[in-house]
This record gives sequence, C-alpha cells and structure tokens, in this order.
Amino acid sequence: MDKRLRAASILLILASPAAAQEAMDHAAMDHGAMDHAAMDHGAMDHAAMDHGAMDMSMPGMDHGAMSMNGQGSGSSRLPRNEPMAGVHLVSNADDMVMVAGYVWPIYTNQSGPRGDDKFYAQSAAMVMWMHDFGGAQLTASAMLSAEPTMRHDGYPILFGSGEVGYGQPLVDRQHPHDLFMELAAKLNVPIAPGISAFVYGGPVGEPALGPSAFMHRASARYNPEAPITHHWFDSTHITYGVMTAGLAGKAWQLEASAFRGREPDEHRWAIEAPKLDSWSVRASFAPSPAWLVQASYGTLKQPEATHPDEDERRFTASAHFNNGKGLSATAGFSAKRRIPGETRTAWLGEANWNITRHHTLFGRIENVANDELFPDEDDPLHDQPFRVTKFQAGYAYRLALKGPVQVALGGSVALFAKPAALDSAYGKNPIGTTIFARFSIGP
Ligand SMILES: [Cu+2]
Repeated sequence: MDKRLRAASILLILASPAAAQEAMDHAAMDHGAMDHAAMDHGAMDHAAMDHGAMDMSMPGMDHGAMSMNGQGSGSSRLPRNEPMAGVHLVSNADDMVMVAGYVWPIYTNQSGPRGDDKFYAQSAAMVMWMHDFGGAQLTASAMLSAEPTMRHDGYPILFGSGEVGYGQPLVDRQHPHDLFMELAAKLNVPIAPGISAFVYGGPVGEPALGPSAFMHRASARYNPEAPITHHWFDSTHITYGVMTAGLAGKAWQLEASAFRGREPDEHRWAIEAPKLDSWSVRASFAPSPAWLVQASYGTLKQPEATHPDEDERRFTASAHFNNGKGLSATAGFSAKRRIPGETRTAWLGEANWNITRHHTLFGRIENVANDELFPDEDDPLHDQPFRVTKFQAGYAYRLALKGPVQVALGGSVALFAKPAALDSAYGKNPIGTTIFARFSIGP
C-alpha cells in the first residue's frame, strides 16, 4: 500500500472506536489478556465519556510514581491534575491498552508580504500498552502522524522558524511532523517506598529536555498554531534515538538522556538512523497536584543540517498549572546558545480554559529573539536577532459527537509587536487568523 494511504487509513481506523478495537487486536496480539469484557468496558464507558474531560485514568494504578496522571510526552511530567486521557481498549489488573488521537483540519491566513494562507490538517494517533509485572511496569508507546502528507514546507506561521523544507531553512513556516512521532518504551521499577527507577528509550522518542511537547499539554489543546518558540522549548520531541534513565517520586523526578542531536530531516515518512551523540538532564518538581515545574539543560550535536558546524546548548525552565477543573496554563523560559555563536532567549505563556462543557477560551503570548528570519546570507539582516512578541487569543466550541469522538470548532487571531526594522519585510501590522474543526478521541 502507498505510504500515504497507509497512514491515512491508520487515522481513519482510530477515528472509529469499533475499528480501533479491531486494530488493537492486531497491535497487541501477542498478549493473552484480550478479555472482551474488559475491552467493552474500556471502550464503551459512555458515562465517563460524556463528561467531556474524558478522564479515563485508572484509579487502581494511581500509586505514587506509577500514576498515569501527570505523564507528559516522552518521560516528561505534567501536573498530577492533568489526566492521561484516552479510550481504554483493555483495562484489567495487569494490562491496559489505550488509544487517543486527533485529526485537525485547519485554515490559516497569515497576512503581510511574508504571509501566506493554507488549508491543512494536523494529526496524531497514539497507542499505549501498559503491563504490570507485579510492581514493575512496562509502558510501550507508538505515536503516528499523517502530517507527512503535507508539503515539505509545512504551513504558514509568521515568525515561526526551524528545520528544513526543499533544502532551505523554514522561515515563517511550521514544519510537518514525522510519520513516527514516537516508538518508545519505558520500564518503571519500584526501588523504595514511593520511589522508582526508570529507563525510557527507543528509535523515536523524546529526550529529557524542555517541557512536555505542546501537543501534549492541556494548556495548548485547542490552540491550532504551533508555538513560534517551538525550537527553543520542545522541538526535540521527535528525536531519532533516545535513551533516558531516571529516578521518580510522586512529587519529583530526576533524569538524564543520551540522544541524537540532529533534528529530523524533511523526509518525514522514514525512520532516520539513531545516534547517541548528545545529552541532557532534567529535574521536575510537583509541589502539589496542580503544579509541575521543570528545569533542563542539554547539549545538541549539530542539530541543524543547514548549520553543520554548529552545536547548541539549550536551557529551559517551565511551570505548568492545572486546577483540575478546566483551567490549565504553562509559562516557560529558554536560552539557546549556538556553539560557536550567541545566546538567544525566548519566553512563552499559554492557557486554556474550558469554561463550561462547551466553551473554551485559549491564548498564548510568546517573546523570542530570532536570528533566523533572513536566511539569505547576502541579506544585510542575515543572522541579526529581532525580538518579536506574538499575542494570540482564540475560542473553541466543543461538542461530543458519537461515542468517544469529540469535535472542537473554533478560531484564533494573532497580533505581533516587532522592531520597526522588520516593517518592510513583514508589513506594519501583520495578522495571523486561523479557523479549525478538531476531531479527537481522548484529549
Ligand atoms: Cu514539533
């Protein structure tokens, strides 16, 4: 089958709970615990589904560090109030299989001389299998995206930058994500009361660097635009080759990773050769169920194909809030330094407020010193940093469709503050307008 067709059919399968069950029979076929009673319970718990928040976490598994709640992307943590949402296909004492995903058709119009408009779809489908070995716990995760069906230069987003399309650095664009966003496993072993040791890794994973990636944060759930600071905070969420080891308690986590520094190339259907040439460390602290703060630091070996002589050092710190009643927020700071080169800093604040069962307000403010806006070496502004602030606000109307499928209809508007030196390139007051219909199961 054609690769695109195959990816599209995976997403279609996951858009239908009945078909998803069918699919899971095959994905998890080597373990004998495919109890149909349990499957039906997990997939058809309409009472839980109708509650909108889709919190299907298992209270029985909520023992300290082994809790499913508060788990972010890769091995990252989020506030314990943030549920790991999805549809349980299998849910018994030893095994749990969960699926979640979204297909997100979007139209965006980014105005001004550097703007563009485009209709496109973001997407992701996740399958997670958790097995309990009488205390030790194995979690295997696969996350797929159909975004490689997009053009190599992704979609327009003013002042966004990072990665490559058609051999050129992408500027005012967001790159599509790879077919394999994650193929990784984590083994958690309790070593003392309330403390466990873990190893996480795989051919495609996320090192212990930065906050949980934006598409996994409740504070960005209905925001259709990738952060323009993606390459300061969470761009390493798809890394080919990751090995992480750490210690975790209910309220804290310490971890270190070895991983491939080079970011994914523009051929997004393929799994690239893993390497362990870079490292990072991260400390996370959860003083209460509503809060999670992390600080992380790493060195990336030659992350950018278009700057093959440059390494990068990245420091990030972020605070994540979730009150457990529909309000979530993230604030972050990042400093990234090119070796050789300068340090460029970025700030991010974002929030999502599910005011009622149907109405959601969201927004994001970002401030970043970007020196990649003029990639042409002959341009007098080449390599010069420009500090830009993006203000974005949006609204979504959420509706439960059939079974666990939800839709969110909405839009956002973004305005920018920028130095006058950018007026001729970007126009005086460029605006980013985006509308969407987000179909999801789980989050
Ligand atoms: Cu990304």
